[in-house]
Amino acid sequence: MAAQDSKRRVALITGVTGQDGAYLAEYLLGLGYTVHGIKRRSSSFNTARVDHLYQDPHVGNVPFLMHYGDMTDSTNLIRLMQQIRPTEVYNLAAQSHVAVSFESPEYTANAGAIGVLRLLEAIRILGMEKETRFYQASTSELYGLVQEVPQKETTPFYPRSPYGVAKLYGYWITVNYREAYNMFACNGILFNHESPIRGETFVTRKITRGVARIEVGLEKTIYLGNLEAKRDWGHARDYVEGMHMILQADSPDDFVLSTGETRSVREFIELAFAEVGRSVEWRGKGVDDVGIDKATGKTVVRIDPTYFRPTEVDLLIGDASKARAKLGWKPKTSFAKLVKEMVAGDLAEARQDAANGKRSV
Ligand code: NDP
Ligand code: GDR
Repeated sequence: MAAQDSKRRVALITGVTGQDGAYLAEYLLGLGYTVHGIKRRSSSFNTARVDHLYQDPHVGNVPFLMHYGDMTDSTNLIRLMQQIRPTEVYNLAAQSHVAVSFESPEYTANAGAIGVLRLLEAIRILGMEKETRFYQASTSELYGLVQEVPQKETTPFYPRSPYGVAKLYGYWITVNYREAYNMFACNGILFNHESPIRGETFVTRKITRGVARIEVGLEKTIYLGNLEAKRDWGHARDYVEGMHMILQADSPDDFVLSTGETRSVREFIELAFAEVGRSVEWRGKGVDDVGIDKATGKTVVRIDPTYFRPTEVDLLIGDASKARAKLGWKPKTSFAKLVKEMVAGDLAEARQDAANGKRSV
């Protein structure tokens, strides 16, 4: 495997406007990289998570640049790759919502599966196999239906959603290009990771945002689906460091990143409410399951069956001992600290909304 040019440190991040893209861009800039990000054209601003990193390029050389692009547009990806000639590509762009992938399966596959191929082909077409390292955002959703616990690099895959199946293609095409063309192409098989800038429709953020809005009087109830699902939840800040470490290894390989602990959605809810001094009591069963605030007797959690998925992933718990042994990676943020940080972030936002007279839509 050819060594990278040690002087040039130029990263291209697809999905830079997402949760992980924002944390990774900030981390790489801190290490002295020039960072290029791909953003999609949208009718309203979609760069809130990275606006604090932006500097006006008119004032001179700036280390953070954004380009319009899309994972479904090969010509755009080839042209950007040619212009930027990145030493490291982090492919984080995808339709990343599992429930939405059942509504939009074809698009999910186009962006999340064929999109990976488009990027790998761009590297190959431009003859950049030796100069560019490639990171693919693979996922614990590949494990899907439980085959083994805890799940590790050798655990068989059994995806349970169009999202998971798209990511399965992304995983294997990355392995194939590594083997076929001797590319430094790696998969990070990342278990769930969250933060105060997590998308508002993922369950953790939906809960912490709901708790905060109930606390300041903007909302009364959080509507959720399956409370029994168990996830291995870590902090995104720790996981982007792992992505970088994966691309600095001596040889390309695939790694699980996880905390090794699992909690149910129900436990997440209880801890999030405890952060604002409320304790939740559960009554009823199945779709009549409700969470009652013990102090006030008010219903703060209800089940909405529309949030149940046609096929569910019941239990994820990862074994990241390979990453620990070979990369020296381990998560730094405890589950309790993660929930605390997320509730604090949402409380600040909810108080601001309350002060501005904003209510739920
Ligand atoms: P987000 O949903 O927060 O971000 C996804 C990013 O992809 C956004 O920047 C989004 O742009 C962009 N995007 C979506 N479709 C396209 C497209 N067609 N072309 C270009 N950009 C596109 O996800 P996360 O940051 O949480 O996750 C990053 C990656 O890691 C994803 O691939 C996800 O599947 C994967 N992953 C995430 C895990 C997690 O727990 N967070 C765990 C394991 C894997 P826009 O802002 O315009 O919507
Ligand atoms: P996940 O995350 O599917 O694990 O994918 P999500 O937070 O969407 O769901 C976690 C679990 O919570 C249950 N759930 C709900 N989920 C949502 N979104 N909304 C609800 O109201 C709700 N109620 C219960 C779900 O059924 C599920 O079991 C995330 C994404 O970031 C993927 O991109 C990534 O690959 C995986 O994590 C690892």
